[in-house]
Amino acid sequence: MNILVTGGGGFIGSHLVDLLLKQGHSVRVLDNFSTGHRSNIPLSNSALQVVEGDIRDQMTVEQTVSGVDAIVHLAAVASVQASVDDPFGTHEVNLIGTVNLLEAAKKHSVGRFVFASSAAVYGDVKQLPVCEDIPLQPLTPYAADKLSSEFYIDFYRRQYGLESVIFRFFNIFGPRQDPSSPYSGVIGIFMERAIADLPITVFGDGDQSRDFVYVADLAILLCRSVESDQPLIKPMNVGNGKGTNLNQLLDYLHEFTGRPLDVSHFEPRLGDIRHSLADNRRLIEMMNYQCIYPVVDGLRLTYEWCLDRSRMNSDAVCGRIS
Ligand code: NAD
Ligand code: UD2
Repeated sequence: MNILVTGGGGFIGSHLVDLLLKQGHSVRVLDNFSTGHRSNIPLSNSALQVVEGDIRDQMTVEQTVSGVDAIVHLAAVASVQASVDDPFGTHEVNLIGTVNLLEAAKKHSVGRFVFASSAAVYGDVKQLPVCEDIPLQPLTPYAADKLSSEFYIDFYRRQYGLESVIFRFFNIFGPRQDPSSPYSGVIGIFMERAIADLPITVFGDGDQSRDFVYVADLAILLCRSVESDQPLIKPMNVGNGKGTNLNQLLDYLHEFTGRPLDVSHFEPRLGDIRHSLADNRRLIEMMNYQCIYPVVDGLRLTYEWCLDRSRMNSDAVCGRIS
Protein backbone atom coordinates (compact mmCIF):
# COMPACT_ATOMS: atom_id res chain seq x y z
CA MET A 1 0.00 0.00 0.00
CA ASN A 2 0.95 3.64 -0.42
CA ILE A 3 0.54 5.26 3.00
CA LEU A 4 0.79 8.89 4.04
CA VAL A 5 1.95 9.48 7.61
CA THR A 6 1.53 13.08 8.73
CA GLY A 7 3.93 13.90 11.55
CA GLY A 8 6.04 10.92 10.44
CA GLY A 9 9.23 12.62 11.65
CA GLY A 10 7.94 12.79 15.24
CA PHE A 11 8.19 10.41 18.17
CA ILE A 12 5.23 8.12 17.40
CA GLY A 13 5.25 8.75 13.63
CA SER A 14 8.84 7.65 13.14
CA HIS A 15 8.21 4.29 14.83
CA LEU A 16 5.21 3.76 12.58
CA VAL A 17 7.23 4.70 9.48
CA ASP A 18 9.89 2.10 10.42
CA LEU A 19 7.26 -0.60 10.82
CA LEU A 20 5.32 0.24 7.64
CA LEU A 21 8.54 0.10 5.60
CA LYS A 22 9.45 -3.20 7.23
CA GLN A 23 6.03 -4.56 6.23
CA GLY A 24 6.76 -3.66 2.59
CA HIS A 25 4.60 -0.55 2.26
CA SER A 26 5.54 2.63 0.44
CA VAL A 27 5.47 5.56 2.84
CA ARG A 28 5.10 9.27 2.29
CA VAL A 29 5.79 11.54 5.26
CA LEU A 30 4.34 15.03 5.52
CA ASP A 31 6.02 16.97 8.31
CA ASN A 32 7.15 20.53 8.94
CA PHE A 33 9.75 19.22 11.42
CA SER A 34 8.67 21.69 14.08
CA THR A 35 9.12 19.04 16.78
CA GLY A 36 10.03 16.04 14.60
CA HIS A 37 13.47 15.34 13.16
CA ARG A 38 14.74 14.09 9.82
CA SER A 39 17.23 11.97 11.74
CA ASN A 40 14.30 9.94 13.16
CA ILE A 41 13.48 8.41 9.76
CA PRO A 42 15.48 6.29 7.29
CA LEU A 43 15.91 8.92 4.56
CA SER A 44 17.94 6.63 2.29
CA ASN A 45 15.14 4.03 2.02
CA SER A 46 13.80 4.20 -1.55
CA ALA A 47 10.27 3.28 -0.40
CA LEU A 48 10.16 6.47 1.71
CA GLN A 49 9.28 9.87 0.35
CA VAL A 50 9.55 12.92 2.59
CA VAL A 51 7.53 16.06 1.93
CA GLU A 52 8.61 18.95 4.14
CA GLY A 53 5.42 20.96 4.43
CA ASP A 54 2.67 22.19 6.69
CA ILE A 55 -0.75 20.62 7.20
CA ARG A 56 -2.16 24.15 7.54
CA ASP A 57 -1.35 24.71 3.87
CA GLN A 58 -4.28 23.45 1.77
CA MET A 59 -2.34 23.24 -1.49
CA THR A 60 0.54 21.27 0.05
CA VAL A 61 -1.90 18.88 1.69
CA GLU A 62 -3.86 18.32 -1.49
CA GLN A 63 -0.77 17.58 -3.55
CA THR A 64 0.67 15.28 -0.90
CA VAL A 65 -2.51 13.24 -0.51
CA SER A 66 -2.78 12.57 -4.24
CA GLY A 67 -2.10 8.89 -4.98
CA VAL A 68 -2.15 7.52 -1.44
CA ASP A 69 -4.32 4.58 -0.33
CA ALA A 70 -4.47 5.53 3.34
CA ILE A 71 -3.58 8.34 5.73
CA VAL A 72 -2.39 8.06 9.32
CA HIS A 73 -2.83 11.56 10.70
CA LEU A 74 -0.44 12.15 13.59
CA ALA A 75 0.83 15.68 12.90
CA ALA A 76 -0.20 18.03 15.69
CA VAL A 77 1.04 20.43 18.28
CA ALA A 78 1.13 17.64 20.83
CA SER A 79 1.69 19.81 23.89
CA VAL A 80 -1.38 20.63 25.99
CA GLN A 81 0.44 23.57 27.55
CA ALA A 82 1.18 25.04 24.10
CA SER A 83 -2.56 24.95 23.37
CA VAL A 84 -3.27 26.84 26.58
CA ASP A 85 -0.59 29.45 25.78
CA ASP A 86 -1.56 29.85 22.11
CA PRO A 87 -5.09 28.53 21.46
CA PHE A 88 -5.42 30.14 18.05
CA GLY A 89 -2.05 28.96 16.70
CA THR A 90 -2.53 25.38 17.91
CA HIS A 91 -6.14 25.30 16.70
CA GLU A 92 -4.97 26.02 13.15
CA VAL A 93 -2.73 22.94 13.24
CA ASN A 94 -4.84 20.63 15.38
CA LEU A 95 -8.25 21.25 13.82
CA ILE A 96 -7.87 23.16 10.55
CA GLY A 97 -4.99 20.85 9.61
CA THR A 98 -7.28 17.85 10.15
CA VAL A 99 -10.04 19.38 8.00
CA ASN A 100 -7.51 20.09 5.23
CA LEU A 101 -6.54 16.43 5.26
CA LEU A 102 -10.15 15.23 5.28
CA GLU A 103 -11.03 17.44 2.30
CA ALA A 104 -8.03 16.13 0.38
CA ALA A 105 -8.91 12.54 1.37
CA LYS A 106 -12.42 13.04 0.01
CA LYS A 107 -11.16 14.59 -3.22
CA HIS A 108 -8.64 11.81 -3.88
CA SER A 109 -10.91 8.95 -2.68
CA VAL A 110 -8.49 7.79 0.00
CA GLY A 111 -9.41 4.36 1.37
CA ARG A 112 -8.74 4.83 5.07
CA PHE A 113 -8.11 7.67 7.51
CA VAL A 114 -6.55 6.83 10.89
CA PHE A 115 -6.47 9.54 13.53
CA ALA A 116 -4.45 10.13 16.72
CA SER A 117 -6.90 11.38 19.30
CA SER A 118 -6.14 11.55 23.01
CA ALA A 119 -7.38 10.48 26.43
CA ALA A 120 -7.48 14.23 27.04
CA VAL A 121 -11.02 14.24 25.53
CA TYR A 122 -12.28 12.60 28.76
CA GLY A 123 -11.07 15.33 31.13
CA ASP A 124 -10.61 14.47 34.80
CA VAL A 125 -12.60 11.27 35.23
CA LYS A 126 -13.11 9.86 38.69
CA GLN A 127 -14.60 6.50 37.71
CA LEU A 128 -11.86 4.24 36.41
CA PRO A 129 -11.08 2.54 34.11
CA VAL A 130 -12.31 5.04 31.52
CA CYS A 131 -14.59 3.58 28.90
CA GLU A 132 -15.13 5.25 25.52
CA ASP A 133 -18.83 5.92 26.03
CA ILE A 134 -18.70 8.14 29.13
CA PRO A 135 -19.66 11.82 28.71
CA LEU A 136 -16.69 13.66 27.25
CA GLN A 137 -15.25 16.68 29.03
CA PRO A 138 -12.39 18.26 27.09
CA LEU A 139 -10.76 20.72 29.50
CA THR A 140 -8.16 22.39 27.26
CA PRO A 141 -7.94 23.77 23.70
CA TYR A 142 -5.81 20.71 22.82
CA ALA A 143 -8.57 18.36 23.99
CA ALA A 144 -11.29 20.45 22.32
CA ASP A 145 -9.46 20.28 18.97
CA LYS A 146 -8.94 16.52 19.26
CA LEU A 147 -12.64 16.04 20.00
CA SER A 148 -13.71 18.39 17.19
CA SER A 149 -11.42 16.48 14.83
CA GLU A 150 -13.21 13.27 15.87
CA PHE A 151 -16.57 14.91 15.01
CA TYR A 152 -15.31 16.09 11.59
CA ILE A 153 -13.94 12.63 10.84
CA ASP A 154 -17.30 11.13 11.72
CA PHE A 155 -19.00 13.63 9.41
CA TYR A 156 -16.76 12.67 6.46
CA ARG A 157 -17.46 9.00 7.19
CA ARG A 158 -21.24 9.48 7.22
CA GLN A 159 -21.42 11.97 4.38
CA TYR A 160 -18.77 10.69 1.98
CA GLY A 161 -18.12 7.12 3.14
CA LEU A 162 -14.53 7.81 4.24
CA GLU A 163 -13.38 4.73 6.19
CA SER A 164 -12.03 6.10 9.44
CA VAL A 165 -10.36 4.82 12.60
CA ILE A 166 -10.03 6.91 15.75
CA PHE A 167 -7.61 5.94 18.51
CA ARG A 168 -7.56 7.73 21.86
CA PHE A 169 -3.98 7.33 23.05
CA PHE A 170 -3.21 7.21 26.76
CA ASN A 171 0.41 7.91 27.88
CA ILE A 172 2.74 6.70 25.16
CA PHE A 173 6.46 6.34 25.91
CA GLY A 174 9.63 5.02 24.31
CA PRO A 175 12.76 5.93 22.37
CA ARG A 176 12.80 9.27 20.50
CA GLN A 177 10.36 10.95 22.88
CA ASP A 178 11.63 14.46 23.41
CA PRO A 179 12.51 15.08 27.10
CA SER A 180 13.55 18.72 26.64
CA SER A 181 10.43 20.56 27.81
CA PRO A 182 9.05 20.51 31.39
CA TYR A 183 5.77 19.31 29.78
CA SER A 184 7.42 16.37 28.00
CA GLY A 185 6.33 12.89 29.08
CA VAL A 186 7.42 12.06 32.60
CA ILE A 187 9.31 8.88 31.61
CA GLY A 188 11.61 10.67 29.16
CA ILE A 189 12.33 13.41 31.72
CA PHE A 190 13.04 11.01 34.59
CA MET A 191 15.30 8.82 32.45
CA GLU A 192 17.34 11.65 31.02
CA ARG A 193 17.88 13.14 34.46
CA ALA A 194 18.67 9.82 36.15
CA ILE A 195 21.32 9.02 33.53
CA ALA A 196 22.87 12.47 33.84
CA ASP A 197 22.79 12.26 37.68
CA LEU A 198 20.57 15.35 37.83
CA PRO A 199 17.85 15.98 40.43
CA ILE A 200 14.41 14.55 39.63
CA THR A 201 11.26 16.49 40.51
CA VAL A 202 8.10 14.68 41.52
CA PHE A 203 5.01 16.86 41.61
CA GLY A 204 3.05 15.55 44.60
CA ASP A 205 3.64 12.32 46.51
CA GLY A 206 4.40 10.18 43.45
CA ASP A 207 1.36 8.00 44.02
CA GLN A 208 -0.37 9.40 40.91
CA SER A 209 -0.65 6.78 38.18
CA ARG A 210 -0.91 6.59 34.40
CA ASP A 211 -1.69 3.93 31.82
CA PHE A 212 1.66 3.82 30.00
CA VAL A 213 1.88 2.20 26.56
CA TYR A 214 5.18 1.35 24.90
CA VAL A 215 5.43 2.98 21.48
CA ALA A 216 6.14 -0.28 19.61
CA ASP A 217 2.70 -1.59 20.65
CA LEU A 218 1.10 1.56 19.27
CA ALA A 219 3.01 1.26 15.98
CA ILE A 220 1.74 -2.32 15.55
CA LEU A 221 -1.84 -1.17 16.21
CA LEU A 222 -1.64 1.73 13.78
CA CYS A 223 -0.13 -0.50 11.11
CA ARG A 224 -2.84 -3.15 11.57
CA SER A 225 -5.59 -0.54 11.46
CA VAL A 226 -4.35 0.69 8.08
CA GLU A 227 -4.04 -2.80 6.65
CA SER A 228 -7.42 -3.97 7.95
CA ASP A 229 -10.46 -3.85 5.71
CA GLN A 230 -12.84 -4.24 8.69
CA PRO A 231 -15.01 -1.22 9.51
CA LEU A 232 -13.65 0.22 12.78
CA ILE A 233 -16.18 2.95 13.39
CA LYS A 234 -16.15 3.53 17.13
CA PRO A 235 -13.26 5.39 18.83
CA MET A 236 -10.91 3.07 20.70
CA ASN A 237 -8.82 3.67 23.81
CA VAL A 238 -5.18 2.70 23.45
CA GLY A 239 -4.09 1.68 26.92
CA ASN A 240 -2.59 -1.31 28.68
CA GLY A 241 -5.43 -1.36 31.17
CA LYS A 242 -2.80 -1.29 33.94
CA GLY A 243 -1.78 1.68 36.03
CA THR A 244 1.81 2.46 37.05
CA ASN A 245 2.55 5.17 39.58
CA LEU A 246 5.55 7.48 39.62
CA ASN A 247 7.08 5.83 42.69
CA GLN A 248 7.08 2.51 40.84
CA LEU A 249 8.75 4.21 37.85
CA LEU A 250 11.44 5.55 40.18
CA ASP A 251 11.99 2.08 41.68
CA TYR A 252 12.54 0.66 38.20
CA LEU A 253 14.94 3.47 37.36
CA HIS A 254 16.86 2.89 40.57
CA GLU A 255 17.20 -0.76 39.59
CA PHE A 256 18.39 0.11 36.04
CA THR A 257 20.96 2.71 37.10
CA GLY A 258 22.15 0.77 40.14
CA ARG A 259 22.56 3.99 42.11
CA PRO A 260 20.38 6.13 44.35
CA LEU A 261 18.33 8.80 42.59
CA ASP A 262 18.22 12.42 43.72
CA VAL A 263 14.44 12.88 44.08
CA SER A 264 12.65 16.00 45.39
CA HIS A 265 8.92 16.46 45.90
CA PHE A 266 7.08 19.65 44.99
CA GLU A 267 3.43 20.70 45.13
CA PRO A 268 1.21 18.83 42.63
CA ARG A 269 0.80 20.62 39.29
CA LEU A 270 -2.33 22.72 39.00
CA GLY A 271 -5.08 20.64 37.37
CA ASP A 272 -3.00 17.46 37.50
CA ILE A 273 -5.01 14.29 37.16
CA ARG A 274 -4.48 11.83 40.02
CA HIS A 275 -5.10 8.55 38.20
CA SER A 276 -5.68 7.72 34.54
CA LEU A 277 -6.52 4.23 33.35
CA ALA A 278 -8.00 2.94 30.09
CA ASP A 279 -10.75 0.42 29.71
CA ASN A 280 -9.20 -1.40 26.76
CA ARG A 281 -11.91 -4.00 26.13
CA ARG A 282 -13.05 -2.35 22.91
CA LEU A 283 -9.48 -2.29 21.57
CA ILE A 284 -9.02 -5.97 22.35
CA GLU A 285 -12.37 -6.85 20.81
CA MET A 286 -12.17 -4.73 17.66
CA MET A 287 -8.45 -5.02 16.91
CA ASN A 288 -7.97 -8.46 18.45
CA TYR A 289 -4.89 -6.98 20.09
CA GLN A 290 -3.55 -6.73 23.59
CA CYS A 291 -0.34 -4.78 24.29
CA ILE A 292 2.59 -7.20 24.17
CA TYR A 293 5.17 -5.04 25.96
CA PRO A 294 4.79 -5.05 29.75
CA VAL A 295 5.61 -1.55 31.01
CA VAL A 296 8.84 -2.75 32.66
CA ASP A 297 10.13 -4.20 29.35
CA GLY A 298 9.32 -0.96 27.54
CA LEU A 299 11.06 0.98 30.30
CA ARG A 300 14.19 -1.13 29.98
CA LEU A 301 14.28 -0.68 26.19
CA THR A 302 13.75 3.07 26.58
CA TYR A 303 16.45 3.26 29.25
CA GLU A 304 18.96 1.47 26.97
CA TRP A 305 18.14 3.88 24.15
CA CYS A 306 18.55 6.93 26.44
CA LEU A 307 21.87 5.53 27.69
CA ASP A 308 23.17 5.04 24.11
CA ARG A 309 22.09 8.54 23.18
CA SER A 310 23.76 10.06 26.21
CA ARG A 311 27.01 8.16 25.42
CA MET A 312 26.87 9.37 21.80
CA ASN A 313 26.35 12.96 22.96
CA SER A 314 29.24 12.83 25.40
CA ASP A 315 31.51 11.22 22.73
CA ALA A 316 30.59 14.07 20.38
CA VAL A 317 31.41 16.67 23.05
CA CYS A 318 34.75 14.97 23.88
CA GLY A 319 35.56 14.76 20.16
CA ARG A 320 35.03 18.47 19.83
CA ILE A 321 37.17 19.28 22.89
CA SER A 322 40.14 17.07 21.98
P1 NAD B 1 5.59 14.75 18.19
O1 NAD B 1 5.61 16.20 18.50
O2 NAD B 1 6.85 13.98 18.35
O3 NAD B 1 5.02 14.51 16.72
C1 NAD B 1 4.22 15.43 16.02
C2 NAD B 1 4.78 15.59 14.62
O4 NAD B 1 3.94 16.49 13.87
C3 NAD B 1 6.19 16.20 14.59
O5 NAD B 1 7.02 15.47 13.72
C4 NAD B 1 5.97 17.62 14.11
O6 NAD B 1 7.10 18.16 13.45
C5 NAD B 1 4.77 17.43 13.20
N1 NAD B 1 3.99 18.66 12.99
C6 NAD B 1 3.57 19.52 13.95
N2 NAD B 1 2.89 20.55 13.38
C7 NAD B 1 2.86 20.31 12.06
C8 NAD B 1 2.32 21.01 10.95
N3 NAD B 1 1.67 22.17 11.11
N4 NAD B 1 2.46 20.48 9.71
C9 NAD B 1 3.14 19.32 9.53
N5 NAD B 1 3.70 18.63 10.55
C10 NAD B 1 3.56 19.12 11.79
O7 NAD B 1 4.43 14.13 19.10
P2 NAD B 1 3.96 12.62 19.30
O8 NAD B 1 4.01 12.33 20.75
O9 NAD B 1 4.66 11.70 18.36
O10 NAD B 1 2.41 12.73 18.90
C11 NAD B 1 1.86 12.23 17.70
C12 NAD B 1 0.35 12.35 17.77
O11 NAD B 1 -0.16 11.57 18.85
C13 NAD B 1 -0.14 13.77 18.01
O12 NAD B 1 -1.31 13.98 17.23
C14 NAD B 1 -0.48 13.80 19.48
O13 NAD B 1 -1.45 14.78 19.78
C15 NAD B 1 -1.01 12.39 19.66
N6 NAD B 1 -0.93 11.92 21.05
C16 NAD B 1 0.27 11.65 21.64
C17 NAD B 1 0.30 11.17 22.95
C18 NAD B 1 1.60 10.81 23.63
O14 NAD B 1 1.56 10.26 24.74
N7 NAD B 1 2.75 11.04 23.02
C19 NAD B 1 -0.88 11.01 23.69
C20 NAD B 1 -2.09 11.33 23.06
C21 NAD B 1 -2.12 11.76 21.73
C1 UD2 C 1 -0.78 13.51 29.46
C2 UD2 C 1 -0.26 14.12 28.16
C3 UD2 C 1 -0.96 15.40 27.89
C4 UD2 C 1 -2.47 15.23 27.94
C5 UD2 C 1 -2.87 14.67 29.30
C6 UD2 C 1 -4.37 14.41 29.31
C7 UD2 C 1 2.07 13.55 27.74
C8 UD2 C 1 3.48 14.02 27.79
N1 UD2 C 1 1.16 14.40 28.26
O1 UD2 C 1 -0.39 14.33 30.55
O2 UD2 C 1 -0.56 15.80 26.58
O3 UD2 C 1 -2.91 14.39 26.89
O4 UD2 C 1 -2.20 13.41 29.48
O5 UD2 C 1 -4.76 13.98 30.53
O6 UD2 C 1 1.75 12.51 27.25
N2 UD2 C 1 5.49 14.70 36.50
C9 UD2 C 1 6.40 14.81 37.54
N3 UD2 C 1 7.64 15.29 37.24
C10 UD2 C 1 8.01 15.67 35.99
C11 UD2 C 1 7.06 15.55 34.95
C12 UD2 C 1 5.80 15.05 35.24
O7 UD2 C 1 6.11 14.49 38.70
O8 UD2 C 1 9.18 16.09 35.81
C13 UD2 C 1 4.17 14.16 36.83
C14 UD2 C 1 3.01 15.02 36.37
O9 UD2 C 1 2.71 16.03 37.31
C15 UD2 C 1 1.90 13.96 36.26
C16 UD2 C 1 2.66 12.69 35.82
O10 UD2 C 1 4.01 12.94 36.12
O11 UD2 C 1 1.31 13.73 37.50
C17 UD2 C 1 2.52 12.40 34.33
O12 UD2 C 1 2.86 13.58 33.62
P1 UD2 C 1 2.95 13.63 32.00
O13 UD2 C 1 3.19 15.05 31.64
O14 UD2 C 1 3.91 12.60 31.52
O15 UD2 C 1 1.53 13.13 31.51
P2 UD2 C 1 0.03 13.61 31.87
O16 UD2 C 1 -0.74 12.36 32.08
O17 UD2 C 1 0.00 14.60 32.94
